[in-house]
Amino acid sequence: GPSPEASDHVTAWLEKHSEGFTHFIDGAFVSPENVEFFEVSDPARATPLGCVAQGTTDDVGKAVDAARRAFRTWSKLPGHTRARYLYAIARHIQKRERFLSVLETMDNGKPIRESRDIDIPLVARHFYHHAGWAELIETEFPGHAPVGVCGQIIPWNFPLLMLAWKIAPALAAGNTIVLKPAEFTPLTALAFAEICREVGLPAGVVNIVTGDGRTGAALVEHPGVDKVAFTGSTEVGRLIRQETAGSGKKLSLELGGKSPFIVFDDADLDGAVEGVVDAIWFNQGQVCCAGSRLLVQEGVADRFHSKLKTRMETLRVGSPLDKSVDVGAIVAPVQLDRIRELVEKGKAEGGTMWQASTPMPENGCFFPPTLFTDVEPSSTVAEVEIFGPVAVSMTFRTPEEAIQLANNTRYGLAASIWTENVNLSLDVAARVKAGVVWVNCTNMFDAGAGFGGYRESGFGREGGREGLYEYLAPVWEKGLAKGQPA
Ligand code: TXE
Repeated sequence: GPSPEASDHVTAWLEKHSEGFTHFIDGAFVSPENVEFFEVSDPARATPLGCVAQGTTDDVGKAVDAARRAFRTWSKLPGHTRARYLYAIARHIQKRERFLSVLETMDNGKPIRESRDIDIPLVARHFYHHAGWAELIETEFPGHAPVGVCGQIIPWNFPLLMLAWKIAPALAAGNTIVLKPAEFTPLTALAFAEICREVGLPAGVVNIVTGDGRTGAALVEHPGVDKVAFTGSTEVGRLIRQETAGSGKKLSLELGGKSPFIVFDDADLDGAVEGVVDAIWFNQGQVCCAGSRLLVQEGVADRFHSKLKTRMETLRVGSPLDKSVDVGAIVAPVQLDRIRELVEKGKAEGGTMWQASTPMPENGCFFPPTLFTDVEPSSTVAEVEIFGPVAVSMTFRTPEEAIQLANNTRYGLAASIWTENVNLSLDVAARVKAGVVWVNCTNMFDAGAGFGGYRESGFGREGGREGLYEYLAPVWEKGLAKGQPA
């Protein structure tokens, strides 16, 4: 498991906050008087971890005011001065990597191997990368100014990583921030607030207000917010789009997906099987770009499914703090219920369901690795984002048919193509409507590469140069941006 000190540090930190965690506003944690709290729990053990403040409209207002004041000076700093803060944040994250990994795993249920080797290192990487951009902002984006105060709302599947995706570019570009973490997983965001204080980030530049959807809605509606950045469900994304329409607020949305994973008959089948493991069992399938729709060419379908089932039998489901575990806990009982309902529907609609016989923990939110075959393209499990460890497989005959099936979705976030034929992969990649297309790999991310969707997967890009444009406005629009000092 994780080093005993890391777990001990987390336990001590949780105990220190046994009175409840409060918002981080204007450089300080607000006092807990008259605060309404809600409980946050460890989904693997079904035990409470602590109490977190439910943000009110008033709390959101205070945070936005603090961010507006801070914007006056923060936006005027030379980029290289802002870069120093971003580098310092990145170094502090690395210094607390162990602590943050364990905390993330306890709060979210994801395997420690993933939080330790993927989530937290990528968080640090994101801040380093954007520190570099902060140094270049004046020369690389002439004629651009920061947008102003950014209201950022993030989901629970990659709590600290989604925070980094939102905060790092916003800071590099000279904006100030009010961020609301997801109600299931707010703890690493509060640990991040401590890091902001440790590195001496000026008060009000980053504010963290915790709470549920009501807090998020208050942030979206606040007239002092110049830009809204949201990652979450397509349903809430649609509400936010309606709410901000006509408000002059800049908006980016990163929503759901039902990404195709296409296996051609000449593919390296063992490689493709490992790909599926990453595509749909990484983070228990709670990944917006999860390769959740397997499209397998008819000639190899039986062989592929049988290899896949053999591999599924070896996946270990269990305590996410155990280093040898591959599949951890589902984030919360309500999400587990949702997965169960959809799986029942899949069976009722005629799909063939198969589950690995791997032993399952008795308590906590767990769901076994699951595969559906013989699925109709129009069935619920083939169309709806399950957001769980459930792969749905269909077959195709020709590349044309593969492309048609791949694009037969209301989403367009990602796609993965498996073939040894380079020409085929390039041809298919160009014709699949998805924000990112991987060839012979899947779920690869880098801070330097823009990520985002088409259609109901949202719009706007995060990461790299494209991502920075989301946090910059051409100077001729500057007069319109409320973020500019009067
Ligand atoms: O998402 P919500 P939920 C999908 C996935 C999942 C489903 C439901 O299919 O099963 O959504 O998850 C905040 N105004 N994804 O219900 O509600 C909320 O507090 C402003 C895909 O947890 O969208 C949280 O901080 N904010 C996705 C954030 O929105 C509101 C990741 C996301 O929660 C709000 C998560 C409102 N009216 C879920 N209502 C992905 N793309 O990765 C809620 N929120």
